[in-house]
Amino acid sequence: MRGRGTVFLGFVSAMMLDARHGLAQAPANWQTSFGVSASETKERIVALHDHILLIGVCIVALVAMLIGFALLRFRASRHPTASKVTRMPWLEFGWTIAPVLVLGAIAAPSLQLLAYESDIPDAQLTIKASGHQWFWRYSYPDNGGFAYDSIMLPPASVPAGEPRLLAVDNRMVVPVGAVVHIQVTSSDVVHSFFMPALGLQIYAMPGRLNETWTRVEKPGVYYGQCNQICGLNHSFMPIAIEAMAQPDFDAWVRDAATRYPVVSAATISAQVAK
Ligand SMILES: [Cu+2]
Repeated sequence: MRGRGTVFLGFVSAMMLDARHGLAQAPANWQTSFGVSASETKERIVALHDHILLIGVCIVALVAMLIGFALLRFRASRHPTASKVTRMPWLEFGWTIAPVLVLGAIAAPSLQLLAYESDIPDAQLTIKASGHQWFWRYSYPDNGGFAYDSIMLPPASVPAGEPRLLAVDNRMVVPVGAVVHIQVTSSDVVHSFFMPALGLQIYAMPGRLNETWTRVEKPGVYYGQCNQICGLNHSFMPIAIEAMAQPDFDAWVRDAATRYPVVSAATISAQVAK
């Protein structure tokens, strides 16, 4: 009993930890959910998951019931002579058409979601994220073209309340509620820009410009990681996005434009081509 109680307490504390870390918009130990949803894309991804899970649960329940029914109804004591039926056209038609309908019910919302994700609405802002071994560089071509590096903080200098191995020195900053067009590329090997709270994942390929978009609905700091193995320090190039109200963002841009150097398109192309 004591063992079971300990396991239960462990589970409860893991759930509490989950809730506490949920506020930091970062993954937590023992997390079992998808975590925070801070964009409509993420909400749609979770809804699609729930939809497919529900279909899966219904299929498992139906198959379990059919097996149970067959075991009881056609048991040897009740049916000493086995059935010799080999053809039953209506049944064969049924079990062919049913999976088609189920696959259709999964495919339709999946394709709808893919279209929603890939159709970039008119953006108020473009940010370019460039993967490097092993950090990210963000540039703001619409705001004068300043660019800066975003490097993971060493564990010893992570401020209280920020997650170890996810906190960075300079975050990507976006305004809440604005459609942000994100261009993603790499200067060396393939990286991947992965931000779970926003439902974003896109490869950063050298010599190629991939693009995606997001609209962050809630202010806060969101954490993600490079999730394409890219070498020795792959685990140490996190992504931190800070979403703030438009006036705060405008003030940040004014400050950032004086602090960070302007990187011309030619310089970026030269880096990408390297
Ligand atoms: Cu990487």
